[in-house]
Amino acid sequence: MESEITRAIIAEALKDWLDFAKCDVVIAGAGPSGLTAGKYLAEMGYKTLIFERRLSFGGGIGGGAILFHKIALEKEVKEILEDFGIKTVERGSILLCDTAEFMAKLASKCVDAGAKIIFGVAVDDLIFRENPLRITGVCIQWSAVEMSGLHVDPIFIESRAVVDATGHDAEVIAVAARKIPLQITVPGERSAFVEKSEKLVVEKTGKIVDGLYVAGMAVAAVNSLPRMGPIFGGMLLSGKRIAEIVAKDLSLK
Ligand code: 48F
Repeated sequence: MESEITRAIIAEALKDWLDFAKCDVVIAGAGPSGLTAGKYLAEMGYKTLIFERRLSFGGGIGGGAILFHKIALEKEVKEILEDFGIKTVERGSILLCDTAEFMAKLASKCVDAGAKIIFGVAVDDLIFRENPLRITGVCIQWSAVEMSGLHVDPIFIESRAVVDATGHDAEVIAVAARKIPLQITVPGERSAFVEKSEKLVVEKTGKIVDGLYVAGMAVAAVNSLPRMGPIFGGMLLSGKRIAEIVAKDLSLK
């Protein structure tokens, strides 16, 4: 019985890894923007793989606003919330939902759409090609190995598009800025200005270079936008927008 369990787990896991070694889209980060992007891309038929460093999805959702279990969103995201089956109540111009429902349904709809989420894996570098400069995949490492500080080589996943949805540090683009001649910097976000940042984070969501895209709070880090704190509409709109931008680019190739 014990060996049967071991064989079953390894065989099924390896099937997935072999299948996803080459995919259409890799998303780094299973926070609200990554999960939203994952759902729409998978729904459009793109083979979509999300790597999440932690052992759970949701990113910054779970902590809510100083641990209160409510998520605030602008009314303009009502349609996206309906796509995910998330129930809301209204208070003035704000929609509110329960944190656990928001987190669970973003993830379950993303998975149901066909996106694969793998926990405990961090994107730690990119694969690139020159003339023309483009990103063609990612280097990944087990988070546990990353934390151990051991020198263990990563493995590679080829993909037609990579989305940095890693949140406040824009980790993947920060690596690209350091190691690939992209002529970009990651200055980091500024102090809070909610209305401005919610709008700008969606507007600036997009392509960094061929094959590399940014969504969610990573957009604020790359463009030095103000932070917005505990309101999540911009994350969903940014996730949906990057799905549309990536899909358009991939359909042209
Ligand atoms: O931080 P996170 O929730 O990013 P987001 O989707 O949403 C931001 C909001 O939650 C909130 C906010 C807006 O209202 O201010 O903070 O932009 O989720 C990012 C996820 O990426 C994972 C990290 O563990 C988190 O779950 N992550 C970060 N770096 C890596 C990574 C990496 N290099 N590889 C894989 N996962």
